[in-house]
Amino acid sequence: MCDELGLMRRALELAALGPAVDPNPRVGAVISDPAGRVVGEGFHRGAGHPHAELEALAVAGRRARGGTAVVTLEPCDHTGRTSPCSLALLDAGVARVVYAQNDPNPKATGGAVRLRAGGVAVVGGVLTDRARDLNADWTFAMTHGRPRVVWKFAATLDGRSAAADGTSRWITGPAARADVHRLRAQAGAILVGTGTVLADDPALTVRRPDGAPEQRQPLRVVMGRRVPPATARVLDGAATTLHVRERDPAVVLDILAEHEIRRVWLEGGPTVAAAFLNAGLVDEVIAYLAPTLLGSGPPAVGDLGIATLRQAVRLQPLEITTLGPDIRLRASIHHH
Ligand code: AOF
Ligand code: ZN
Repeated sequence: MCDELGLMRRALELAALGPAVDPNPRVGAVISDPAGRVVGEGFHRGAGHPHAELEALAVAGRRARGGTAVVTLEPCDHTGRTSPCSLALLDAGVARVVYAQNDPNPKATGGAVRLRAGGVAVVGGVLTDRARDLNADWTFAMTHGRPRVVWKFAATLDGRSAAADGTSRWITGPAARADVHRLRAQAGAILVGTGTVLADDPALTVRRPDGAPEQRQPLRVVMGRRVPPATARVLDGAATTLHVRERDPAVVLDILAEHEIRRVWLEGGPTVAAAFLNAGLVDEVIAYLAPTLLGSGPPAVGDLGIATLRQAVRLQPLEITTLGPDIRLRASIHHH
């Protein structure tokens, strides 16, 4: 037998060539012929494009017959934007399929069962963690039926996100602000409440320090009943904006799931942050803390209904980084 682990490493490399932020996962595929020679490679270029297996089969042609397909995700068994990979692999006559991650998408799963029923030898679970890491947000969204929520805030050392008069530009320095733009770009959507739009008039676009144009802007989402003025920067046309007249975080996430958003970047303010935290719908916190004191002014997060220390929301720290004079703390929240 040829080196299937090596082929899977190659398939993972190919998968990483796909778009990091997309409704679909990044997937790579390598096909070897019965003699173990690689006869086709492919990767998924994003929603609407052919799946990785079809790309690789197109290259391999008839040389795939009796061969092995090594794929980073269980081949799909559904007709979505494209036709089922399970059937394409059966048609091509491959004898063996090796894959890394089971497809957690309830609509697409079933490829392994279909292939086995068709007489193909199927092996799953090869380098699964690496495949899952490549599509962490997508995997989360498929498993939980909602996008992963990352709450970002910037605050002074005493937890204020603005001064008493509402001024908030800027609490953190240029390095922290550039980092925010870098991380915003990794999200499918940026979410704020109407309060933030009315108070701060943020643009909610990704802007790089070097001014390089963005390939893709996240969807801008404003939640709440109040109506932003026509002059609001979120309505400037620089990116698509969705106004959700809804105050229930779970309903907002349902709507964003329908829009195939896999990661939401929550930028506050305190009311929206508290609503998501109270609903148990924040998965990760990214706090930018400036070595500054205000003593008064709105807090990063509003009332969480906590009366005593024992009830504190305790986060699991992931990483602490310094950005110029500021500190970035990343932490996760595990829900039970
Ligand atoms: C595969 N190979 O390369 C990918 C798969 O809407 P569609 O037709 O693009 O289907 C998207 C779903 O198909 C996606 O959520 C995931 O379950 C699976 N993606 N499957 O066999 C691929 N990208
Ligand atoms: Zn497929």
